[in-house]
Amino acid sequence: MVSNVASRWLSTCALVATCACGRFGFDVASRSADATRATDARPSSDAIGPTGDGALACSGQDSTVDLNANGVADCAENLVGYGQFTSNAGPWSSGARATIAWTSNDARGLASSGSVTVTDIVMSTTINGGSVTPSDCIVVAPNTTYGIYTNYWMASGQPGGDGNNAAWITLQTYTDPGCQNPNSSVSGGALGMTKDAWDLYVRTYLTLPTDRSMQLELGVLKGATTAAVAAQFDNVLIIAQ
Ligand SMILES: [Ca+2]
Repeated sequence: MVSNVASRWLSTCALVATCACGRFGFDVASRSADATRATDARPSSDAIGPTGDGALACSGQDSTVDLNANGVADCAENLVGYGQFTSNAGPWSSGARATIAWTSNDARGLASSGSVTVTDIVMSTTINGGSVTPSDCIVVAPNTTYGIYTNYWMASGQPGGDGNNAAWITLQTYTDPGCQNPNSSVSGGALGMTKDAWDLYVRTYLTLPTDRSMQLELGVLKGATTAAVAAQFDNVLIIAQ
């Protein structure tokens, strides 16, 4: 059964072969184990702004990345900071349930950029999702649909099983600006997803009337194994739709 909060994830999985559209709310109970949430901790090298201020916002970034295929460079309209991981993990930092590390394996194969490897380190014998400390804080409007896009790479043959392991995201919203006072938390991933190649994962989220800000966490859903399981992420994009 899908909860009211979970149903605010709108199904937009057409670009993914299969996905776990019905699996939500995972990882909610243990969220407090994650490290302190960042609040707009953008690195100075990343000038991404929610106002989409063109060339200035794309300084140092790949302006040809357009995951939502709307003809506008992602870097000129992205609400989340440092999603291209050009030279480090930026404000995305490791938490108690998962670690994050920069890698040179860029989704577009560019030598001038890279991505991040997120590793679920939860030592559990049940299927579980580990989330990395979230993105910078994004101001959101109530009753508004936001698109969440990311390139992902998941290697086959990892512990937990290819049918259980998935790139995993959690969206945490808050009732106040500055990511104060948690409101809702929804999670989703792409089970049965592409392995050993970069692919695109897309979700949308309709904000609650009481949502005022939100953060995105990158994570991994892994099968029943105490061994670590990893996924890579690149070109994270959040936009209002
Ligand atoms: Ca990149």
